[in-house]
Amino acid sequence: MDRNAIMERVRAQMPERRWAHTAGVMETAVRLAERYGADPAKAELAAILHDVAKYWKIEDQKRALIESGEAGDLLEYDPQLWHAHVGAHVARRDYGIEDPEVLDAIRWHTSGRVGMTLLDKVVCLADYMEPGRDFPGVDRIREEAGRSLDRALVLGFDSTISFLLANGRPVYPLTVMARNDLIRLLDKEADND
Ligand code: DGI
Ligand code: FE
Ligand code: FE
Repeated sequence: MDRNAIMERVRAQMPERRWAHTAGVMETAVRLAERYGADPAKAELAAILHDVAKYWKIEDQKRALIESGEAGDLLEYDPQLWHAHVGAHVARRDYGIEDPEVLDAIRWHTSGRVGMTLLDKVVCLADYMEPGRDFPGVDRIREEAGRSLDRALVLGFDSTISFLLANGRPVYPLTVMARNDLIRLLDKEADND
């Protein structure tokens, strides 16, 4: 399936405002990829598909998550986290995407993970800061994105974790671990300066 066919099929799975978000993530992911040396074509493809399953019924997401054999501990946490893993599964099953880097960037775009690849970071950060996003702190994330991919992403995870804490929600442990891992990387860089 070529790029345009994938875009049309993804677009048909979501309300128009979510498609506008996806278009914003595409544009931002390409720009971040160019800035930080990731593959812009892979960043764009992952961006197109990153929220493909976001509007599936929760029962359908659950079924696909179990079918993928990679549900891990996700079923014990907020169903909002599931669409990323389901998206990677669907990208391979229904869209013929085989590139493991692209599939990983889709799979980890919500939770993050320890040892995020450059492409994982680009897609995850683009998701936080695309032009349509509006939440407290988003402008600071956009500013930081011009200087440091890792620091900008820490700010993104901080905003999610703060929001969850403020609302008395559970935090998926991997998100905390992803944040800590980035801070460890940044501290190591500072020590080497
Ligand atoms: O799909 P999007 O809305 O574009 O953004 P996303 O894929 O980052 O979805 C994040 C949603 O998941 C957001 O509404 C917060 C919710 N969520 C619930 N628990 C957690 C969580 N997100 C993260 N990263 N970590 C959590 O523990
Ligand atoms: Fe998402
Ligand atoms: Fe998104």
